[in-house]
Amino acid sequence: MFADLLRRMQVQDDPRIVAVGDAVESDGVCVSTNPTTGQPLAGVRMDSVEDYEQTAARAHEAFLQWRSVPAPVRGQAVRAIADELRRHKEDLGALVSLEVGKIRSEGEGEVQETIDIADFAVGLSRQLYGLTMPSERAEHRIEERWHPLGPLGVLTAFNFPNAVWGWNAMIGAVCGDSIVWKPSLMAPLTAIATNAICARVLEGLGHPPIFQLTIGTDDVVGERLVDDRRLPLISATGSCRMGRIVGQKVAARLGRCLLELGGNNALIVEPDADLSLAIPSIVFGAVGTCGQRCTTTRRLLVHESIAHDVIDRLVSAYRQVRLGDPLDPDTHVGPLISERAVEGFERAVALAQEQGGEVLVGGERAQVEGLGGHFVQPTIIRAPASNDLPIAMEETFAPILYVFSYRDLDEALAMHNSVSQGLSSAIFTRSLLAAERFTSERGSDCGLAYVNLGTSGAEIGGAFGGEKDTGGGRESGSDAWKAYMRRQTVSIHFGSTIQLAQGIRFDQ
Ligand code: UN1
Repeated sequence: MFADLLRRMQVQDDPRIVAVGDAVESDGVCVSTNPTTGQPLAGVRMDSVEDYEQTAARAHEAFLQWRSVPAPVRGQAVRAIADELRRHKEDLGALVSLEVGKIRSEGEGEVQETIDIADFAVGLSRQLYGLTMPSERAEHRIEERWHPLGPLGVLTAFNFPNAVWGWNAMIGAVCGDSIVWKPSLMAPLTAIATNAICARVLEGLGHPPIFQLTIGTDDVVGERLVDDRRLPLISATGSCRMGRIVGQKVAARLGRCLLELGGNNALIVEPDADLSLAIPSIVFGAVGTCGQRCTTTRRLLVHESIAHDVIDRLVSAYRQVRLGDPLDPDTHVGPLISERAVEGFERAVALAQEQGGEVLVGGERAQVEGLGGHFVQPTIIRAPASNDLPIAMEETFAPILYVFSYRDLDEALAMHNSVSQGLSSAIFTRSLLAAERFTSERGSDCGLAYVNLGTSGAEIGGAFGGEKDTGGGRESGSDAWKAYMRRQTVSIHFGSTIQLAQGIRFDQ
């Protein structure tokens, strides 16, 4: 099946892909493993320093040409890319499932997210508006122009191996930029296929090769890319730890960073919540993608008057969750990405118990018959009555939901905002007042706030990103495009006497 996928996406002869089905780790070759079986899918040849140099030079060269292609023409190229992605949606989605273990509808949903952002970018290509402003001087005019920025460095994580590049690359492409993509070494095959499909379309239209891919280790490729002065913007998705390193390195060369880092997202359930909406939203938010989204629901804050009821319903819903092969349409939850992730899950559960947490359901590694992969049981842990559970302040990339109870909304909001991350947040309530408070300046401190919706599954039309340790970046829709362009304030004088601003006189 895997070989067929590669063939249909025409990447079977990609020189980076070696030893399909029979790969072993070696110098210069990483292995992409199917987390469902623990078996290798293929080896992928990694870049050397020289390879990286050539890739970045190609991206720079492509940028110099692409920036002069009119933006609406760039948009037409992105429209053709969206069409091609539509044709490959099933295959690319299946590759995502094979490589990172997402269930089929989430794998395809991820490709749909890239198609959506491409569609958005097509419209945007005719709307890269600048402002004009009145000049204080007669016969002067001031306007802002938005120009292409340069080749972008895009670092992506394993958990959205297609869509997060799509957010950056589709918007970057209409903005006139080229892209050097460094994907996670746990999902290089999705990157190879995605990049090849998009690059082929541009080549067919006679455009420069703006989509460049570099696969390699942090030592050889990552650090070079982050330090590369040819790349004015580094857009990085991953852990807070990684973001701190990237942020400091890019700041040291006065480059720009767009960071989308960890979340520790909470969902508040008010006493008047409609539980028929809340329960399925909590379950999908907490166990979907096996808890490996930056937007995963990690903390549940339930009003004490309904805590019993909510917990009972959740525990019985969790008992219905089917673990299994992500490609089987009956599966709800696939595996974690790696053995290390399973160990992280086990460590967090053990610590939570030491800290007084009670495991209500799950808590253990899981075996799925016939599959040797990295499965764990979706887990709910109730915090002690003191609500003191330090492990819940950390993001563990696994399906663990910590449950706390609260007395009033003020207390819930204080608990909600007490973590260092600030990505996504949600409240379930029928009260207009509670909903408004939650989304007010004194409410959730996150970049994303949902009312009667779970914390994950953002649409692409809004700006996506978060505050505090989440890094402050905004990607995807709204005016996030501005990060991918440089702003030029243009002042034009069409009179016959020079006038200085601020009324300064300099008569000779
Ligand atoms: C991520 O996990 O890095 O809102 C991105 C969501 C998705 C994107 C998640 N649209 O859950």
